[in-house]
Amino acid sequence: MDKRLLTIQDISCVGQCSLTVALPVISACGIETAVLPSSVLSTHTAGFSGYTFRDLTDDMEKILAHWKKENIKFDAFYTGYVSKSQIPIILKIMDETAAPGALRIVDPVMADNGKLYPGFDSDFPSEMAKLCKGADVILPNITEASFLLGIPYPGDNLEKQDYDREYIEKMLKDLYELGANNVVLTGVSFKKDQLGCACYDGKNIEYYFNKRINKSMHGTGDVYASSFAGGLLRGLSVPKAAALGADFVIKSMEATMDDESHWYGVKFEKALPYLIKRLEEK
Ligand code: PXL
Repeated sequence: MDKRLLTIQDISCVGQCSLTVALPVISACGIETAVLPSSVLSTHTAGFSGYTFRDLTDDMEKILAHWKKENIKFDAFYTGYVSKSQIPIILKIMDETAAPGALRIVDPVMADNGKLYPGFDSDFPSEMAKLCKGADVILPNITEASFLLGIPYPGDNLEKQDYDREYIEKMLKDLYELGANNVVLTGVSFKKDQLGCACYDGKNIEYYFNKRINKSMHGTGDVYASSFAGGLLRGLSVPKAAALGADFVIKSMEATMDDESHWYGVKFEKALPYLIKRLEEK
């Protein structure tokens, strides 16, 4: 049977992130994608100023009530950028609209480069930890992992990176203890010229590395999580879906690199044919 996924995250009208990435990417993976917008912003918050923000918390309970009346169920959930007050409602939505065996993929979107995004206060990470508990997969970057665990940020870029393999492996185990079945930690690097991810399922740790592209680009976390979710629902294992996500991010970055004027996101659209082809090959 074909699977239906519900993704819960914001609509940034312009900026190539969140729903404007998740909907096309997961659809391109051949998976029906339903959406629950958590908020509507005129743009994302990383680099634009004066953006509008409309929170949609009040609509969520009403939407849930209608879905329950219509007996609508989902085979998977993928959550991204949400507000603190929405987390208990999202947990309720996942409990009440799950098809048997439904997967929970939680990207704890809240921070990067050692800092929380604008609008997230210091209580947010402990609330996000509640969403991670009971997830099938969580996909934090190293900054988000540090906030979830309440530990100092060890750095995750070329300027500052004070961690080694032992540190990352302890981090994976501590994240697993939050109550997720699989941890995929992104932005991991042990050598200057490589960057990748680390997967932990409570038993084994698997790494996947690509050649590092020496440029930080917005929206890559959402491109990663969306292609990961699509790959997982198409039947890939967690490490295989994690590798697919990493490769798709690289292709999207490569498609963007030569265009200096394109500062706000990555041209993932250009890499969609690659993603589709990879899923056909599997
Ligand atoms: O890419 C994560 C993200 C999602 N949504 C909004 C954002 C960001 C990152 O800055 O601002 C609104």
